[in-house]
Amino acid sequence: MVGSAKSADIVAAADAALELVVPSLPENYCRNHGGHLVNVGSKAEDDFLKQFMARLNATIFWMGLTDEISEGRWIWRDTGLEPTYTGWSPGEPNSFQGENEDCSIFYVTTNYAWADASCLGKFPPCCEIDLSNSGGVVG
Ligand SMILES: [Ca+2]
Ligand SMILES: [Ca+2]
Repeated sequence: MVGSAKSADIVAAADAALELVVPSLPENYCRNHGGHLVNVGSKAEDDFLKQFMARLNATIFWMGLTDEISEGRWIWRDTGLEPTYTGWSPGEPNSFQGENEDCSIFYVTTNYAWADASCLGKFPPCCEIDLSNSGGVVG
């Protein structure tokens, strides 16, 4: 969660959860940079991320929601918890044309609203780095 403080214990617990539930390539990229695919906890954070992504040269970014464990039950990869805030684009998540869409993205065409998408896509990840007293994001 951008800007929020996290204790070392909470960060460690999140890392342990990642080991169990997250095998995918974009998450591994974030882990290699000391973080995880972004967990969006509020509209304020969502708006912050939209502004951040608008400055980067890509149309789609991975984010940390997934329903690959239980279809239709979306959880954050870093915590395993269901979202308290969501920014889905109208009509999403939709498993488009019956596809198995178990990962989630920010999509520029809808002003970075959220959509479910196949986990096989090749997009840049929006990572969130947990620091002791502050948050950060890398593209
Ligand atoms: Ca799905
Ligand atoms: Ca979709």
